[in-house]
Amino acid sequence: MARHLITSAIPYINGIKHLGNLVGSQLPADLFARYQRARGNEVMFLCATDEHGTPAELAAAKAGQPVADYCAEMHLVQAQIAEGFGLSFDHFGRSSSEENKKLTQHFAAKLAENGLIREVTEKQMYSKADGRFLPDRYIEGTCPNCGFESARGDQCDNCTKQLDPIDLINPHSTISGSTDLEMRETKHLYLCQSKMKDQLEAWIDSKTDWPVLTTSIAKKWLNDGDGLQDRGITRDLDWGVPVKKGDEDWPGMEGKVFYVWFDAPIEYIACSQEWVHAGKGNDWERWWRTDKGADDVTYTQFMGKDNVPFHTLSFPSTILGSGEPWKLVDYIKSFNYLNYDGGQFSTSRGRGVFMDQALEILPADYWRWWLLSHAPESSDAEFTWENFQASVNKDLADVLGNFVSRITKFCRSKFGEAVPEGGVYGAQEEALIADLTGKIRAYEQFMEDKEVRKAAQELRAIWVAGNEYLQSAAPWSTFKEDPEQAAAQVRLGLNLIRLYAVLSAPFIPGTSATMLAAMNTQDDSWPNDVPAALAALSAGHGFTVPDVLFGKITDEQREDWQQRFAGTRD
Ligand code: B3M
Ligand code: ZN
Repeated sequence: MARHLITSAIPYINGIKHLGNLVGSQLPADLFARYQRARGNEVMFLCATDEHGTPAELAAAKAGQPVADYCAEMHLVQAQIAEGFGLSFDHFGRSSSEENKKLTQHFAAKLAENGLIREVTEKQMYSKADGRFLPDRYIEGTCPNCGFESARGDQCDNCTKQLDPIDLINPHSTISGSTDLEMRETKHLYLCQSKMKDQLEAWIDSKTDWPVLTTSIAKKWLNDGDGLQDRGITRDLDWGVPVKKGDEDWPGMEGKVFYVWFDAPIEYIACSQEWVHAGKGNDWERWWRTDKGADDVTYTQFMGKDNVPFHTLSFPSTILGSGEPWKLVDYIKSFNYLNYDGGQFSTSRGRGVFMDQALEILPADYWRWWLLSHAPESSDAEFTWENFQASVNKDLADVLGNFVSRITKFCRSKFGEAVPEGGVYGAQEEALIADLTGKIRAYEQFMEDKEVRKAAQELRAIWVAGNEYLQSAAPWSTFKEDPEQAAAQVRLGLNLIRLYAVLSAPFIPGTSATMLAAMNTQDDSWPNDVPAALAALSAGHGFTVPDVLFGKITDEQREDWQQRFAGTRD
């Protein structure tokens, strides 16, 4: 049994995420976690809310709430929506937890001990109108790298370059809009990433199986300018992990907090401690400490491309620099962006479908299927309502739904609600089984390789094969001359429903459960032996005809939704 540690990038607390965020991290991570569990492997799947830094402070201020209250509330909202989407986290933690605070302060102490932190007295942007320093998202301006006009103080959303507020051209405060900014002295801690460059480069070079998207971004910033830059890991903010060296005060750093991107990835580890403290398990170290059993763990991270620099350079610097035996990531699966109907998703303009809205209009599986089968892997992808409608109606309703409905209804009308007996499989059935065996092995490989779109395509081909078989075997015609043969065909068909439920569960878990329930079985074992799997339901086994699995999306609904989510606030 293999052991898989799986983390999804932890979503910022500042509001409900849109479908583009979902497909870039949490959803494919869930697909992989569900698949590995289905294969009988041991899985630890972690996610959390990212609660510190300027995103949280700004959102709380906008909501007129104390930031701690805002975070507590939004965490529950996000947890509930995640559940609605069937995201099967072993734990959904909070980066503002006590565990993460302690662990972040611990890492800082280790890094300091190893000479990887230097104190820098520097000039930072200070806004006289706001009476405060303007770190990260408190400041926006033009990106010096690509010219994008709304680059934030910490990163350009357009070209992914990590920035410092002072790099911005034409900067202004996002609190007041003021451009009356001056440079004031302040003291900060810098992580000496430059000292780690060779080690990081060798590590990244050793990852020959990583997606090109991941390694190209990592290498781009590894060799940016004069090489990897040291980064400030503290901020003049109120909300965050207080800067301390372990339990001890850090002279000169009073009133400052760690940069959100320093503590956020540490939450991946802290989350497993929260999992223990929540009474869900008793040993987090066997997942994270290579001296405590984690050396046989395979660790896979999922994230959007804008998060790649932090996971390939910054966080590994923290881990390696600590000098302690922490588990490093084995594979980083990154995603491009999902666009929305000819433009971008926009939170500020309410453009596109957000996770809560999606669940209001259709069950999770419709979205899961479309998003995963169109995951932005090799390039950006685009959500259009036409494409969504076509793919739901074709793949889910016409192919899978129709197959289940036809076979169960036909059986009920001719043989009753139990698997019929009699007849034997002939050449056509043997050919289908051989075909399915090949396709299932291909599907497994795509899932192992985290090739999300290809896995979806293969799964669809598996559904199609059953439909084509049913079409050509045509038990409704066979029945007239040879009811025994029709019985064998129907028996195979009913077993295919169970098989499809098992294979499809990582993509559409809700529907898969409905299919298993209709087949009156809890046998969800993986079809390592396909012929055996297709004999799991034997003659006489009762079943029920399920309700329609997937309703078709009408043109009227499509047009209605298209208007509703076009975005109005401009
Ligand atoms: N919260 C950014 C994002 O949601 C950030 C990810 C942190 S992963 C440790 O895209
Ligand atoms: Zn840029």
